[in-house]
Amino acid sequence: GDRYDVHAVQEKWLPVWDELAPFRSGRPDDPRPTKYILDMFPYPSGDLHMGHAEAYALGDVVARYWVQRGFNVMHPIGWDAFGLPAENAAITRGLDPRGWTYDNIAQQRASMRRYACSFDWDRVLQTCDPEYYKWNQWLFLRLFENGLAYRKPSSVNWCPKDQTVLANEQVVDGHCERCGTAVTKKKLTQWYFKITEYADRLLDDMNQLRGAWPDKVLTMQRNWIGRSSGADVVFEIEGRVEPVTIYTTRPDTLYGATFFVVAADSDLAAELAAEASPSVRDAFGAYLDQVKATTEIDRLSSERPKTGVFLERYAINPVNGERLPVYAADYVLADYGHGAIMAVPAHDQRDLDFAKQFDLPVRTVVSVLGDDGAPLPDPAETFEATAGDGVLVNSGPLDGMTKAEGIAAIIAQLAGDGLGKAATNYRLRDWLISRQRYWGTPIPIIHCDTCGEVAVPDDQLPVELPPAEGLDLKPKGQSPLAAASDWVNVDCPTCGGPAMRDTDTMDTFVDSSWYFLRYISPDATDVPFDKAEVQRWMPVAQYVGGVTHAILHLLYARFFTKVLYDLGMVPVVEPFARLLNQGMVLMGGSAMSKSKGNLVRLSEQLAEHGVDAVRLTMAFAGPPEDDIDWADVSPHGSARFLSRAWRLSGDVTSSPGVDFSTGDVALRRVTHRTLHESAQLIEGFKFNVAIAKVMELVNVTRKAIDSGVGGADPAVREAVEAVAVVLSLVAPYTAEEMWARLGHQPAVALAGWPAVDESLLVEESVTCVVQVAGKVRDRLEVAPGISEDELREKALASDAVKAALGDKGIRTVIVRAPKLVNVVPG
Ligand code: ANZ
Ligand code: ZN
Repeated sequence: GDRYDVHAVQEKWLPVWDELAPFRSGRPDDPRPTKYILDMFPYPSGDLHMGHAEAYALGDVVARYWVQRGFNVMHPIGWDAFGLPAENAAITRGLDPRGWTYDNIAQQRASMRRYACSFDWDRVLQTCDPEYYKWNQWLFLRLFENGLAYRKPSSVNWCPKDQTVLANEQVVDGHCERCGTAVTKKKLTQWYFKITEYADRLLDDMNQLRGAWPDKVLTMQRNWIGRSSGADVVFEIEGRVEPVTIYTTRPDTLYGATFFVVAADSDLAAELAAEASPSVRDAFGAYLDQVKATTEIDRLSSERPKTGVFLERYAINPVNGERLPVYAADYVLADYGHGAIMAVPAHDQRDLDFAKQFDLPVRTVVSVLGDDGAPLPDPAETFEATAGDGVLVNSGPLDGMTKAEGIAAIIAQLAGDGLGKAATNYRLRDWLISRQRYWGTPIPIIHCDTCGEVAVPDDQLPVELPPAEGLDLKPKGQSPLAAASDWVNVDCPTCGGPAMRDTDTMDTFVDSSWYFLRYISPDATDVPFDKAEVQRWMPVAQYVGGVTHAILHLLYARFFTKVLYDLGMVPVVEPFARLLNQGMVLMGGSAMSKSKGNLVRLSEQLAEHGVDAVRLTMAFAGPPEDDIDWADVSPHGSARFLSRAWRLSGDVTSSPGVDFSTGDVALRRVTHRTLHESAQLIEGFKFNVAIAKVMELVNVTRKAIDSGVGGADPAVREAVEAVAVVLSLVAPYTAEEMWARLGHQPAVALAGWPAVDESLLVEESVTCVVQVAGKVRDRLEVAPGISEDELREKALASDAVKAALGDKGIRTVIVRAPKLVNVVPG
């Protein structure tokens, strides 16, 4: 019949593809060049949604394209299956997180199959499988052995509702990323990974990623690491034996320091307050309580009025002996730099705000010029600090120097006197990986009173999670595992005495920091991944995923890769050579949510329009980085286009294998240009433009069939086969059906990208007549689309024209592109 039955076509090809498994990546002896295409793996929180549908449609274009180009493509999928949502769902519904998780995985997997994702179903992994998390534990122990995993007591972000510790990255505007509850602080002994030891390399290796990762992501990573350089400067505190070191990025402003601030929650503040008068001691105590309830974001906010307590002490400026009053305040953080600062209100806005609040002096030491070349007004008058470069004043021997000269000179002077040195600081903190929750990887450490922290021996891995049955999973500030006494109480592997397992589980970001390596040898039982295979596949050629992971996941994966490189286990220092961040799918201009009532269900879209139309709509909506507003796109239009393309395949009357070279040249040119251009466009992530080219080819082919050329012309077969191959990247069912109607065997996904005949890419030319004073003097072969300016230039450059003109000047040149130029001599 001539009606395209989308659903019948889907049912027809799914079992055929199951049988053929066209996307099973080549095993070690495959001679084709390798290409590793990776989609960020999903969290199994329910069935696939529109966001997944977009991401996997785009990842599929890339993976299927490289398969067509003859590469041995690995395009695996798995599930990021540990974490809070499963545990919370289990608590609310009284279920085991396992059942909930594996049920959702099964549902998502079925949906991915139907959505025709080009995944290699032989490489699937689930992070909650003991076969997977065994290697989390094994890798943890390698970090532990190398001093990169350690425990320390510290004040941590605490979600009172989830009763769990949160990494800084999981605190959004002072609230828990998961549940939205306001985050507080709590002291706990926690496991950390020493990512700060890699801060410089995480920054410097980004040079390798420039142009291959979105600039936005690189900037976010750079800011997160937050390297700054300046100086450590030593200050005496009157009445204290030990001097105090501060960190400053502006040692050139040392002569402008008018007071001194220590972090209110630092040990130094507590010590100085304890020695102060009773009223100050009380004021400090009350202030500290307030500070502890304040989030770091608020503390750093420039909007909040500055607060603090004078501690009745003075610091001595090392360069001029001035006495600077010492305050405890919350805008200085205890764990950045040295937790104490010299305050230079004229040139630092935070210090100026504080000086205004506490009526402290403001001394300008840098004369800064504005955009208009005039000196900026005095910060003491305007209360606007001048942070820019300028000429140093009121600074003794530094007077007249620039900022850079001043920094170098003061560092040299302080270093000579043993009072300071150049220093670097990072905003990046070590990675807190302890979680007091059940549904995660147990930390493979045993605590023994005699031996301390003892690693579980490798041959006893995995430390399996005990069954959830009988455990109270409700959050309570201590891991539910602590109640599994049979599991917790063990013999110390070193001395054999009674000992206890660590009851924390790992942050699930540990799972996703190396999963891309496990896909490479998912069945390996004696190593986390096979070194030779890693050598063959890494780095990932193309990573596709949401910008929500721009900082955290990518930073941690980069860190793990560098650690594994140092351990000699992987040959690369950067895991992801190229990164594509797809936009979001919105509805009516805003993010979809059940509560807003603007949720578009993927299952309903697929039922209404078919898989191909939804996939095509995702890829055609615009540049992949942009958000898609589902209210603005037309899956109906996509479906209509697909049936138009499908109809072409029924109108081809030549046989497979016919010699294309005898076909209609005009149509052949369009076909070859489409193949050539769409390949370039896909490699440049301009999927929507590539699809527009195919639409054009479909139209031109339809015209050719219906006009003189006819369906028997070999060029028509060539065009329709090209349409099927390019469409196989976005609309695999339609493409397969077309391919079959054209007389071929499945799978069209493996048909191969048709070779482009370069001679058909050369634009046709037209003959342009060039006249001088109305007489034909030359004929030029030019492109039909040549511009008037270019044609004028070409004509005047002609030797015949120059000869005809002789030494006569030119009065005017009349250009009628592309056919005629008439030069009128002066
Ligand atoms: C004097 C000064 C003068 C400063 C000036 C800036 C401008 P980044 O770039 O973020 O590293 N600082 C140092 N330790 C701090 C802490 N624990 N909490 C809050 N602020 C701290 O900024 C470093 C600057 O931030 C340092 O340089 C210090 O203020 C402040 F015209 O010292 B500066
Ligand atoms: Zn022991």
